[in-house]
Amino acid sequence: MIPTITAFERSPDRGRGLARDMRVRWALEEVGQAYDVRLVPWPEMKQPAHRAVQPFGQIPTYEEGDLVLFESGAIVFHVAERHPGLLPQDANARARAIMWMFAALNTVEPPIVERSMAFLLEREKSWYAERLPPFKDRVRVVLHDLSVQLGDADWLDGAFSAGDLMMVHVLRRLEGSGMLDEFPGVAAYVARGEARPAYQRAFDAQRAVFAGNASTG
Ligand code: GTB
Repeated sequence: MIPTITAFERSPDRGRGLARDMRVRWALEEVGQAYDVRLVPWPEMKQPAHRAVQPFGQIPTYEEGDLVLFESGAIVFHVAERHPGLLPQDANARARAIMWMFAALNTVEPPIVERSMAFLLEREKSWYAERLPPFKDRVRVVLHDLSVQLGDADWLDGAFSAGDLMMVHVLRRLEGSGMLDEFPGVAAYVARGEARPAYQRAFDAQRAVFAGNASTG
């Protein structure tokens, strides 16, 4: 059965692949699962029909027969569990890959999103110049720790996994901030993720929505 995911009809990222449907698309591409996309117009995001699928009125969602999921982490985990390719067979390595998914979402993403929200919502405010440095410092802490973890390795724990997929997409939210350049090992890690053919296919598909030539289900 071909799953259907949701994405912004008009993403505020203007096709840069920063919205969270990108990580779901990427996971589906990595495992070779075809998918349809339902684009949600802004006026419909908080309407009952969409909230019936996503109680917080957000994207992405995932529908596959009777199964309806929201939360990008849960969706990527589901895809990784149902298909080979994103989680190791060895039970301990699998547990660690899942741990890295949680680390991406619970430890690394919050300071990155806080910094980005401060920029989006407060950059015109008089207090912004003072507010920004502590936000950036909190991001630097996780980037430093991540660069130590990575060392010279290509991926976080052996072969590429759903943990790397999630981490790379979380880190991409720093694009344009200049902060990744302070940690060349982490920047190279993100570039490795972006170079994967599955990433490229997912990126092109969401970019086609912005360009107005996407095929949707
Ligand atoms: N925890 C949820 C998940 O992981 O699925 C969070 C989902 C979420 O934040 N969805 C956002 C959304 O629907 C889109 S991805 N927002 C609309 C709303 O809340 O009303 C977040 C996002 C949005 C825009 C950019 N951007 O423009 O760069 C980047 C990321």
